[in-house]
Amino acid sequence: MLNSNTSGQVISPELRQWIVEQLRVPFTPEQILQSMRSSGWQEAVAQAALASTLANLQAQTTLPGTVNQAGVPVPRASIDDAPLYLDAGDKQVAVLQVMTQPHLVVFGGLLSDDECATLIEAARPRMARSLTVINQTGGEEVHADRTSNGMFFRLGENDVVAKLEARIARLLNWPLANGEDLQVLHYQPGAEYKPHYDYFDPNEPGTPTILKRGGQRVATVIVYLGEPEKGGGTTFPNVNLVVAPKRGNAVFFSYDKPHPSTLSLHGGAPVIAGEKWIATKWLREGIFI
Ligand code: PD2
Ligand code: ZN
Repeated sequence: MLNSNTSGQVISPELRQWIVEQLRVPFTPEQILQSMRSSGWQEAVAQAALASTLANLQAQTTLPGTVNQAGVPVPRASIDDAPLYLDAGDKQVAVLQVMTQPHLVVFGGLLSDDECATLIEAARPRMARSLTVINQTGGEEVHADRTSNGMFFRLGENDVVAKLEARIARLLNWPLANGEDLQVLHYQPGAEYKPHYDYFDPNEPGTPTILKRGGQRVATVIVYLGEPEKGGGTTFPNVNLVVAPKRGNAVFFSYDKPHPSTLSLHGGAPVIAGEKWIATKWLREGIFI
């Protein structure tokens, strides 16, 4: 039970511990703030307690080796000595393919077949037509460029989601708290995602609103959960690359600036036969709230 104290409110270790426990439930940062408000915590104290607790968590989960050649912090796998496998915490993950421009790694066996099936079955009843960000306003809309169905899992919502998020944080040396909620997408025959950039265009009027929740996106991880029979690869048109949507594998690519020079233009090719299921984790430069 959260203790409230309307005068001289103190951000104590017990309060921080309580916030950590709420994040593990998992409640979202906004739900925790709401709970603190209704228990009588002043807005400024509640916000400061939440922000400092999240910052502590971030410090605990940040690992070295996350700075690119220009000195910009960016998610990166530790691949400088060309390993065939990387430690993802609770399992070894294969390094199948590496590219420098765009900075891209294809991982093999990030999820087991059972874990993929569990995620699909947990997502299936919650699927709805995918939305696309409206850059002018920061809102979202149904768009012909994106004909998949999708849903979001909250951070650590179930065991497999929590394991996947922890593996990604470990592999990419990037704080778990900087990840957006995991999105699951389902493409039926004919469905596709036309080439686009995942970062938010700095010149669009809606971008400052979007950036309030953890800053720019700096990387994308697409995990293949269900294989189509034909089609459905993830395409990188600038470099003529297609990553095959093989169950359990994942493609990671990062972009250290919101600019086409990152060559991070990518799309989901139309599914020709069968069905494609993926989970996407977008990583922000700061804590995603
Ligand atoms: O489904 C894909 O391969 C794909 C392609 C492009 C997914 C995304 N973008 C995405 O989720 O951002
Ligand atoms: Zn994308």
